Amino acid sequence: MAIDFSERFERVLADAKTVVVSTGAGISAESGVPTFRGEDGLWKKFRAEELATFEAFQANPRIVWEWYSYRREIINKIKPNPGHYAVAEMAGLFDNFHIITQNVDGLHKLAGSEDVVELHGNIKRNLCVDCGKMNYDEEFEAIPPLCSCGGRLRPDVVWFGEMLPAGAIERAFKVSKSCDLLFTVGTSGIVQPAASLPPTAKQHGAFVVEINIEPTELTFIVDQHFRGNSGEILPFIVRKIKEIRGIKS
Ligand code: BV8
Ligand code: ZN
Repeated sequence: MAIDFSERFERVLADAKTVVVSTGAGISAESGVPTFRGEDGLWKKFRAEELATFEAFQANPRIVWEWYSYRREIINKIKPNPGHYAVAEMAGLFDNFHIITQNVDGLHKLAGSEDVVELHGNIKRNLCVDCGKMNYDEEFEAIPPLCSCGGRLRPDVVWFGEMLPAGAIERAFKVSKSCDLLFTVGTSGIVQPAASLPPTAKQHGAFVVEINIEPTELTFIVDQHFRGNSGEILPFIVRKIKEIRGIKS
C-alpha cells in the first residue's frame, strides 16, 4: 500500500509529544462488527431512535434487549484487527498518548490498549436501573433480565439523549485541546459530543489526520485525509513513525 505523507505530517510525527486517537465503528468494521451507517449498517435494519434510547427501553425492553443480545453475540465472536493492534503499539511511541472511542465493543482493550476512554460505555457491562449495581452476566433466563434486587438490567451504554460518563467526556476534551496530533479513525463524525473532538483539537493547534474509506462530516477540517481501511493504514503509519524516530521494530 502506498500512502503519501505530507512533509508537515512527517515533521509532526517526529516532534509530537501528546497524541490522541479518536475512533468510531469503522475501526472495528474489518473485525466484522457492523457499523451504524454503512451498507450493512445497524441503523439500516433498526432506527437509532427506536432502539438506542431510554424511552425505547422503557416502552419495549424486550426488543431493545434482543438488539443488544444480537450485537453481543457478534462482538463475542470477533477479534481485534491490525488497526486496533497498531493503535495499541502507537501508545508506546509517544510521551503522552490517549485513545478515545465511541465504540462499545471493547476491542481496543482486547488488542492490548490499557487506558481507553469509552465515551459511550461498554456493551459487555449491564447496569441495574434501580440500584445501579453493575452486572457482567452473559446469559440470562429471562429477557429483559432482572437484577438480584428485582430491578431491570440495561446495557451499560450511553443512549441518545443521555449524558456521557462525566470523567470520560471531560478528559476527551482536555486531551483534544492539548494534543499536538489527533487521529480521527473510522467515524462519520455525526454523533455529538464525540464529533466535536477533532474540530476542538484543530482549533487548539493540533495537526488532525482522518483515516476513513470515504469523506465524512469532518474531512473539510482535517490536515490530512487517508482514504482506505484503517486496518491497513494504521500499521503503515506506525511503521513510518518508527522509521522517522529511529525505533527498531
Ligand atoms: C447527548 C452507544 C446531551 C449505544 C451511541 C442535533 C444536533 C446535534 C446533536 C444532537 C441533535 N439531536 C440530538 C443530538 C445529540 C445526540 C446526537 O449527536 N445525535 C445525532 C444523531 C445528531 N447525541 C446524544 O444524544 C449524546 N448525548 O448529547 O446528551 C445531554 C445534555 C444534557 C442532558 C442530557 C443529555 C449521546 C450520544 C451517544 C449515543 N450512543 N452508542 C450503542 O452503541 O448501542 S452512538 C453510536 O453511533 C456509536 O457509539 C457512535 O457514536 C455512533 C456511530 O457513529 P460512528 O462510530 O461514526 O459509526 P458510523 O457507522 O456512523 O460511521 C462509521 C464510519 O467508519 C464511516 O465513516 C465509514 O466510512 C467508516 N469506515 C467503515 N469501514 C471502515 C471505515 N473507516 C476506516 N476503515 C474501515 N475499514
Ligand atoms: Zn438492582
